[in-house]
Amino acid sequence: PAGTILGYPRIGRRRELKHAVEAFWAGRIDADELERTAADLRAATRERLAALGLGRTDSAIPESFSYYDQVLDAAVAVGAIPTRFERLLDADGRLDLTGYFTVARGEGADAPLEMTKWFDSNYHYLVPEIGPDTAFAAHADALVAQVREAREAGFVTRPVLVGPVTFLLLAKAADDAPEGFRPIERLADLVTVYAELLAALRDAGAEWVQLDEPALVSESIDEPRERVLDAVGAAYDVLGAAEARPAIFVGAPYGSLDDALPALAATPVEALGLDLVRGTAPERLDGVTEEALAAKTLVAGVIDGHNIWRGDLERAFAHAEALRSFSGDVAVSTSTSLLHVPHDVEDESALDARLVGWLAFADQKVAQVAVLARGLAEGREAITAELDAASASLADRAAAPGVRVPAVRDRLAALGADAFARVDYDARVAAQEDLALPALPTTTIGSFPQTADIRRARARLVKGELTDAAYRELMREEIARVIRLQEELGLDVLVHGEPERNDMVQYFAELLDGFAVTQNGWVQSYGSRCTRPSILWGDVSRPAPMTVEWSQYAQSLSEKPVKGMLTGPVTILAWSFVRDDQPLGDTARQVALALRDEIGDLEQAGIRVIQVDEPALRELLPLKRADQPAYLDWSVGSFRLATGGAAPATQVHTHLCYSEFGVVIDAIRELDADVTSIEAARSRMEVVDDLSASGFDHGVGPGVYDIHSPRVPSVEEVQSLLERAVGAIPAGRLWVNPDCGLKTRGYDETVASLANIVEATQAVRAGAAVVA
Ligand code: THG
Ligand code: ZN
Repeated sequence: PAGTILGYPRIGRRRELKHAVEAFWAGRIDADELERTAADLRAATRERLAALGLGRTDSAIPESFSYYDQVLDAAVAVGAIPTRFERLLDADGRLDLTGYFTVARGEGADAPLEMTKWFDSNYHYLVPEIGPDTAFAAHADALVAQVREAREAGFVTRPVLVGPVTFLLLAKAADDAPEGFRPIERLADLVTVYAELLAALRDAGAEWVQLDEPALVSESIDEPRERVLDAVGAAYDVLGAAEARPAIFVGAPYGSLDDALPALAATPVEALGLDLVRGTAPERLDGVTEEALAAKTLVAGVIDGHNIWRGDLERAFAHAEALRSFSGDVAVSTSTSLLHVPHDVEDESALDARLVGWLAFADQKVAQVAVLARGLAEGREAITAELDAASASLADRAAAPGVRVPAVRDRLAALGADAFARVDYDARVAAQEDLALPALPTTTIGSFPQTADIRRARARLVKGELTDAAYRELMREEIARVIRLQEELGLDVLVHGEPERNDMVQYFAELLDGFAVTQNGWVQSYGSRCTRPSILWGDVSRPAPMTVEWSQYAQSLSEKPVKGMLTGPVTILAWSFVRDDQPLGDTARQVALALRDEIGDLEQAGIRVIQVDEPALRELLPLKRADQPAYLDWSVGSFRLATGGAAPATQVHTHLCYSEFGVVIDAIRELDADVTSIEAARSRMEVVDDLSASGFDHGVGPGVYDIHSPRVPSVEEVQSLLERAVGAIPAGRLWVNPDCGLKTRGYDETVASLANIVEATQAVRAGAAVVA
């Protein structure tokens, strides 16, 4: 095909799949109805993609549907279901829909597959568990059914499957695997099963299959590169040699293939997809690779699957055309699946019309692909009007008011090094002594449960059924309740609970200049869960204080310190669609200045402890090692700029949502927060040793229980974790807190858990184990 895409959003234009899946979980609809909804969505997607210009019968349309996650789907297709879920399989080793969701979400004591971030996107996948005894077997029925369903509707579509190398590189060793076992050791067995899947797809009428191998572009894969490249050759030589198979298209989104390109080129696969947005076109190829590429279809991923900008279509076309120097057969595509962007700009009637002209959501990107494909086929002249219109839109954007605001730029340009640094930690500790905190101060991460009442109040405000004043009064009542509860529990540093925030990023985006928010711009985050990223389109500034009134009110209700709560610049960027016309670091510093002003206003209002959350600091780390130092430099710099104006007497906290620090451990120290809270309960506090070993010598709050489960930790359990922690960290620097915010928990378990951590803390304080 001349134009294609690597994948399309599957959640539905109005989140129909989310609603159907959740209705199925709740028992409101049966499996038949869920399957009908899914089939309707797939049918609508095919028709829409054809209407937008992709070929009906040339395998241009991908079958990229999933009920929950594409990596789970691959695990199901190859029979890699962990033994703890064996009871869910029927006599033929198949899972029904209920079983499928049980593997995804767990049941009782059977934990679900672990979830983790998918490359440098905001999507999260389920991690397969593979051992020496995993009994791979081909279950092609779901894929085959989709190919047949498409054929009956008059389409020849292209099934999409996570490739075998990526599948194993993303998998983790099963719990019962011997020490040192690596899933990639099972490649030969797995490839045999993939060959069976390909044969079944061929039988069903598939002419092409897409095998996604994004792990090849990542340098964060925990396997020697040699071994990865060997695996590529081994896997695709075998699949290529299979007797009955569709043509194979290997997709490599999220970056450059680098040395995996020669490895793939040497195999018999028919087409290679290159990400020419995050990655670059091949250069300095050896003769053998050049010759091999000349015989393949090269799929130029030139339309950005990561962001929502209409972008530079002229440049995209040039990039696609440039690939013709490698092969006479070039097709146009997106750089990644369109899973990461919302469906359609046309669904955003409330967005500013000028902004709309600069945007391309999934449907607009498909149309761009079709235009470029036509240009490749018929020559540039055939698409001059479209190229010119895109260039005019870019020029309009560059010149629009708000995109470049001199006052914001002048202020940034005038910053000196001193703006990024506070006085020494020791001096700050002395200045903060009057906070009079006990040893092992107890606190929470910030949010309290968002009850149905809170959500309902916000929904009514949005619909105009509640006045602003009435809404604010309800939120104040909620804050008063949360403060009272924390006083009763005996916590030392309180929070206001954040009832007024729909989302920790969107709340700020709605109050800052330079951002827009969408109505229907949902993007799948994991399973049925979606986020609605804001659009950061212009220079960022803060027209008015954003959190001060709420924090001040909360502080007025207690003698104890109440934390001011802000979301850090890196996280605000990571969870928004960010402008692509300047370096991320520049944008981050603009956000940081707005937060710096907010911190100043919080201090003026008498707030002594301020937390700036950066849960996404690790998330945004680039996949290529060479890009990581520059990232860590601007990300840490923007946090320091945000917090660098805080008085020595102000205690700055941060919260990070993970415990595997690895390459970011030095960066965390350089944030120079007075107190850092982190996830630790699931690793039984091992992380405190890593932190100590890295020379971290500020305050730290290793989470003492896992808030991701409703389980209430016992006093003894928390006490034993704390005793472990005080062995590694002096009590003067150790804080006691849950793992993460309590937004998604219920009140019953929250109250019981917090009561237990306070009791455990009192026991440890009274014990001899505490070293000063
Ligand atoms: N906020 C934003 N982005 C995020 C997170 C966040 N990205 C990463 C991480 N957290 C993703 N985690 C979640 C957790 C819960 C939900 C979505 C992503 C969630 N969403 C609701 C749903 O799909 O029903 C919708 C929420 C709403 O109505 O606003 O529960 O915390 N920006
Ligand atoms: Zn967290």
